[in-house]
Amino acid sequence: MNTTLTAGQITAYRDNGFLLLPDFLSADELTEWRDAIESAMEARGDAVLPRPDDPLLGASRTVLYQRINLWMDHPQVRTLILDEKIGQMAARLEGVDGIRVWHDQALYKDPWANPTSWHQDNTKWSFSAQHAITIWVALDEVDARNGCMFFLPGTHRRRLETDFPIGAPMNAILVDNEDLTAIDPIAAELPAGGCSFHNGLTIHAAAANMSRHPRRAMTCAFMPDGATFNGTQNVLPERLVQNLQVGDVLDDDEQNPLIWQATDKT
Ligand SMILES: O=C(O)CCC(=O)C(=O)O
Repeated sequence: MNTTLTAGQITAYRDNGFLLLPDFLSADELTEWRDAIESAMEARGDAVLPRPDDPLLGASRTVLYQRINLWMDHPQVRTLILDEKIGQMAARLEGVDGIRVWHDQALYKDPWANPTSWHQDNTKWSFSAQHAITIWVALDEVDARNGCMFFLPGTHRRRLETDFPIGAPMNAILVDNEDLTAIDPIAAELPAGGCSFHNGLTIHAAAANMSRHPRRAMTCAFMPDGATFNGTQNVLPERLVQNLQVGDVLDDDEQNPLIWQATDKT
C-alpha cells in the first residue's frame, strides 16, 4: 500500500477538498481487497447493516448497491479497514491528531444504475465536523463511462443547510445554490487499486454506469477524534442512540474505533 503523502498533495487536498492517488494498492493488494470485499458482501446477504439493533436502511439498487460496516462482521475486511496507516493518511490530510472509523461502505454501481446525485456526506451523519474524510478505493478501473466520481473543488468550505439524497435529481442541489454551476466538476478517473480521499463537505457525485459490468468500490468514512453527537441517528444502533445526548463525544470503540492517534499528544 502506497501511503506516501507529499507536502504538495496535502496542500492540494486542503485547497480542493479531494485528492486522487492512482497507485494506492499493488496488484497483489488489489486481489486481496477484491477477495475480502466480495466474500464479505456474499456473507452479509440482504442486510445493509450488520447488527440486530442497527437502523433499517433502504436497500434500493437503483443508484448503488451498498453494504455498510463490513469491518464489524468480516475479519479480513476488519484488518483492511482498521489499518492505522490509512488512519494516519486521513489524519495528515485533515491535520487532526486522532481518527475514528465512522463507517465503511462497499459501493457497487450495477450496470446501467443511475448516477449518484450531487451531495455532501457530513450533512447525513451523526456528527457535524469540518474534518470528516472518506477514502474511496476503486476495485475496478473507473471513468466517466462506468460511474467514476466527480468533485466540485473548493466546496468543502461551506456546509449546505439542506441534505441532498444520492437519489435526488442531479440538479436538486442547484435550487438554492446556483453559484455551484460556476465550478468545473473534476472527474475522478482511477485505475483499479487507485483511491481518492474527499472531505465530508466536498460536494460530489458519480456518473451513471453505462457499462455491462458492476463498478465496485470500497470506502471508509472517518471522523476526527472528539466529534460529538448532533442528534441524527444515521447508522448508529438504537442501543447507543438511547444513551446519547446532543453534544456527547462519539467515542464508543465498538462502534467507532480509534485507528490512529498522534503519539506526541500532550
Ligand atoms: O460511489 C459513488 O457512487 C458515490 C460515493 C460517495 O458518495 C461517497 O463515497 O461519499
